[in-house]
Amino acid sequence: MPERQSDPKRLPNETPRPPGELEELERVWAYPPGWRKISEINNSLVGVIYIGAAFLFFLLAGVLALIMRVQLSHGDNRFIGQDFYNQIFTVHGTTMMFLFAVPVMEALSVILLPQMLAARDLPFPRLSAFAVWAYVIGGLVFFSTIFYGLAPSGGWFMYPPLTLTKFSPGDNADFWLLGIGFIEISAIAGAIEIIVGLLRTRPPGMTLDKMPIFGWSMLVFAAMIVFAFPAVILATMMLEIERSFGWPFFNAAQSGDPLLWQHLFWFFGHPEVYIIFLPAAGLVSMIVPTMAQRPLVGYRLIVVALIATGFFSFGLWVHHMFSTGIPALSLGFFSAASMAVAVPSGIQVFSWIATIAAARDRFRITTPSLFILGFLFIFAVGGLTGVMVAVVPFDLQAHDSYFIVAHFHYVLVGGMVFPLFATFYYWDPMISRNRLSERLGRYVFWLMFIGFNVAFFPMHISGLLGMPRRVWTYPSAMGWDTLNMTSTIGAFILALGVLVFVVDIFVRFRRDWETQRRQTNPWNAGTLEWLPSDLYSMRSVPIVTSRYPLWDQPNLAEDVAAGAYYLPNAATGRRETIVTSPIDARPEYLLEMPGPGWAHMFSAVFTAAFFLLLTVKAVAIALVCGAVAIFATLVWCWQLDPPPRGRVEIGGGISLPTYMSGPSSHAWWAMIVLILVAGSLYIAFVFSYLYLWTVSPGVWPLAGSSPLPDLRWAASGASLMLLSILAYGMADRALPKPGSISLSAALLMIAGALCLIAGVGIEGYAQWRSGLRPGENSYGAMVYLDIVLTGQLVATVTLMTGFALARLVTGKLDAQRRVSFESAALLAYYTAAQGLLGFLLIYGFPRMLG
Ligand code: HEM
Ligand SMILES: [Cu+2]
Repeated sequence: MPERQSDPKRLPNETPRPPGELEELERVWAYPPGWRKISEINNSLVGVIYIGAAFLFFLLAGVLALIMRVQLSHGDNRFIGQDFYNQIFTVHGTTMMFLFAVPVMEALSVILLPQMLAARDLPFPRLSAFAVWAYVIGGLVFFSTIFYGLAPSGGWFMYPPLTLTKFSPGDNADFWLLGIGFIEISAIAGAIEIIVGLLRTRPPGMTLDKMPIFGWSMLVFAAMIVFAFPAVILATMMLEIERSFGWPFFNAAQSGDPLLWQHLFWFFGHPEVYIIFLPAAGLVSMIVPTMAQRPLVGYRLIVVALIATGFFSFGLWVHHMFSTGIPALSLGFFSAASMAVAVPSGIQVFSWIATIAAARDRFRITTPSLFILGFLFIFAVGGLTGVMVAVVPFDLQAHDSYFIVAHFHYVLVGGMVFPLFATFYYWDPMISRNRLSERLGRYVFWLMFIGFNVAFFPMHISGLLGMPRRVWTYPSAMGWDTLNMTSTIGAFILALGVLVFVVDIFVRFRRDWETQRRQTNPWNAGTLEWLPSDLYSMRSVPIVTSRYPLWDQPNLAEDVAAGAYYLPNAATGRRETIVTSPIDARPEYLLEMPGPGWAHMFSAVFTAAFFLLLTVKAVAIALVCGAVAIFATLVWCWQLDPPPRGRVEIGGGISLPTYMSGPSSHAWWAMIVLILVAGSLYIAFVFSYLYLWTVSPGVWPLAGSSPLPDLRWAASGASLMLLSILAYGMADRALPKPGSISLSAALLMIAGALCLIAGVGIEGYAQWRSGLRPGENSYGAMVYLDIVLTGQLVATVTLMTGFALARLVTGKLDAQRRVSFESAALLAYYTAAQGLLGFLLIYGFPRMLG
């Protein structure tokens, strides 16, 4: 329910705060003592662990890069063997992309967003903590495969047929498929947190067009993850199923198509590049105005550019496949689109330059500024070579050569590593009192900048001279020795720069960030993260009236620290944050948040164990671990959805409810985002089904031909799906008054779940009866994949329904306190809809052909 319009005139509140209030806030948000601190979920701790882990992976993958550079330093080198080299470049690329670049941005948002939004924390702190632990454990195990010779060696994009069992026997490829699939789940959990956090926990007054640009870039980032990652999750599922059970999706000999992998992979992989770049651009848009001491030029234009880049980057994936023999018309389209996407990036670059040029006084040359200038230079070069390879005839020459290696490192290192280092230097005063050294920082910058260019510029030339990528050695007679030696020297100069940085961190980064987060604003920045803060984030939540509140609202810092704004206390005596409306940020309710706990940790550990044991085919123990993980998750969720506590005052004459269900609640929003993920996955499935039909129409049944079951099966399955919608809808109405239990609600919920189970079961039975087998051809594989996809949703819904039933029986679910039911029901509706669509496709499409 929207609240009474706040009356900003009554804030800041001049009257002194009651004694003991601050102490209570500190007590509520204190970390658990001693080693139990790892059960903490507050973003100030989890964020630091997260970023530390991501940076560790950067260093580890960097060491692998150095080993490769040593091996390539001169021709005919025998420093390491070929197979090991293959594993190293695969793990280097995979680690950099999946374990460093994406997680480090999510880590930054966990640290920075609550501060920028003056929220106490993001809405799902346990989910963040879960995502972090899952990622740390899964990532470390994945990386360690390199020490046992078990690492995948098919390249970071794992193309079949090379990665099919026939050419990649052994478990190496499975480590990639299950490990990365698992880490993608963690990335999606992070994305849900970011979307709901940005849309629902902004401070009062911070309308969407006052949101810091980093917030916008993370919103686009997270939305892109929601639509891009499912494609690769589906692809990894399919490849793993093909490797384990022989369902032929990619094997051309059995009517599959290896190019399908490339389509799915690059439908994710190209946006991935922007998923990495956009947050970095957002960071730059935060730092540049501070260094120029004036607002960003063209805020609205940049927002449009971010959204446009996000949107159009989905239409470019085929430019990674120019040399695979696709139709000329597609070549033209994707080539033009690839050039067009340079435009929004160009807009941003011009905005930054304009802001720098318009600086009040002079643009301050600090270490962060140096990294930003370095970024502008390197990224511009990478953009130019990008436009070059968008030209198809040129790409046909440069494809798979070191020219490409040079291009994408210019984009990735220039586009994200340099901004990241700017970020470290810029924001570290917010976290640590002992700041990183500005003086050493300049050495770090120059070493990295010179080292980078010395390492990667020559690769353009070696590539044009014909040196292919992914070769472990080359004959000296090719004349590439000098260029490669130069690259190797450059790589070590770059590494030296990183080393100086790491040493500086160790020297200065004492443990003091736990208690001494109260900071001044050393750069005189304008955004909220520079307000004085502590473990509870800001003492009180300000009313925001402009994009740079610290510049435009004098005394804001003092007033916020004195508790003169909203929520100066722990109003419910627990951890809580204000939830506001998505567009104009009006306070709507007070969200009570969970505190430290262990269940999410167990869940992360055992989920990781499940996936990894599955990889080494220890199926029985894997299943046990999976069951433990589910149990831990249920325990974790049991503590959510606390009972309503009536309304509480948050200051400024506003009182808010402490409970919310339905479309206004954060839980509802999270569920909708999750459904979008499931929907994207299903769209990728429908695409694959139609794609394989265009490749092998011969194995698709025609109307009346035998493998297509009778329409009556589809009709009964579809009716069951519809019935389940009805049952959940009726259960919704039948939820009892608080304090009582309703048998009819319970029965309706059970009926709803049973209908879903029966609906999928019938489809499986009908297909099996008709004689179709999944291993037969790509058609059979797709039909059974449909059942698997809907089946796993049905399993989830069933579990959630059981959970809701348990809460109903124990009096924790009623017509008011109903979030656990709503989540199950929402997913049930979606599942039924997907099931219906499945029947339409599987039964309708072949008949339409006939
Ligand atoms: C920091 C210094 C870095 C150095 C010296 C370096 C060096 C290399 C080298 C030598 C290769 C192998 C080329 C080949 O054999 O074909 C490579 C591949 C690759 N690098 Fe880097 N790299 C660095 C940073 C990064 C970063 C920051 C990222 C991403 C964010 C990245 C992503 C990749 C990818 C995706 C591949 C392709 C792997 C494959 O072919 O499957 N690299 N890099
Ligand atoms: Cu691309």
